[in-house]
Amino acid sequence: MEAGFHSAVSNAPKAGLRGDYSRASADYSVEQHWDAYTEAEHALWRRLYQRQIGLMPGYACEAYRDSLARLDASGGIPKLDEVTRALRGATGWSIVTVPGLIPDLAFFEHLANKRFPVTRWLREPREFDYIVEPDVFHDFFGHVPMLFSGWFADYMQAYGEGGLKAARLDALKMLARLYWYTVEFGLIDTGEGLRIYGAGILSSGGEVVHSIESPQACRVMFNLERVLRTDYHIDRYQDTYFVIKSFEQLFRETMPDFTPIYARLRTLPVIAQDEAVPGDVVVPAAAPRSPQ
Ligand code: HBI
Ligand code: FE
Repeated sequence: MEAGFHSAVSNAPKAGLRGDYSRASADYSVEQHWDAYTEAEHALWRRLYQRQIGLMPGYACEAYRDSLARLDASGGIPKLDEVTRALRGATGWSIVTVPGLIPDLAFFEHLANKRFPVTRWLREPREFDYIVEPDVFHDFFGHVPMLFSGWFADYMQAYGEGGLKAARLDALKMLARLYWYTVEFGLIDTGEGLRIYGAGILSSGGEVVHSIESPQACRVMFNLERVLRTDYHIDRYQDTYFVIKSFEQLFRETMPDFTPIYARLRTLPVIAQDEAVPGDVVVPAAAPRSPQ
């Protein structure tokens, strides 16, 4: 990868923080410097995009697929300012470019103000199949299309407001589970069957089919308190997925003030990520599909 802004950044990986935070503003935003991406990076993006787009039919939810088709970022790393113009017109959201993971409070502040942080750098070729921290492919391909959907965008803004409150209540660990099991790994039960809306699944090469069809995983109808109590691993496929009926349901069921819920759940044991709980409404896995 020839020298340049991005390669200087990506050749200086620091454990967990890959980006260059030295140029970030107080809100952690940076310029995208789209011209600094190399042709090799655009080619890697196209490979990632082609692999993922082939997995979407029959697995990704309709709202996601419609948005992704309109965005059409198949040709290379998108110019995030251009996407922001379309996004503002749809739901009033905008994209803010960040160097990588940012502190929780800064992240919640952006969401509460309808700004979605998208990491600037793209993974290395050796990370084609798996990457721990979010890169521009995960953030854009996984998260951005869903922000064009009204109820989901409203849920994301409410999540940001809830995050600022949870920080004051020392309840961030519980609230992070809600983000994990909806925004990152959420499933929705539509008329045509189980579909995916979670970004962590949509941007994953292997978890798309696993989440819908694997008998090793279990799928449980969404229950707020169940989710807030359920632990998760960040480095493997999920054992449990939570299923909503609609994005409006997700927004409405997470509207109440969580303060009394946090107080009650603090007295209850954490539920392991692979534990079945009495009262779970289990959703059967979808039958394995013949290759498209
Ligand atoms: N920062 N850039 C970025 N992207 C994330 O998804 C992100 C973050 N900081 C914190 C965070 N996610 C999680 O702690 C959420 O649960 C808030
Ligand atoms: Fe994410």
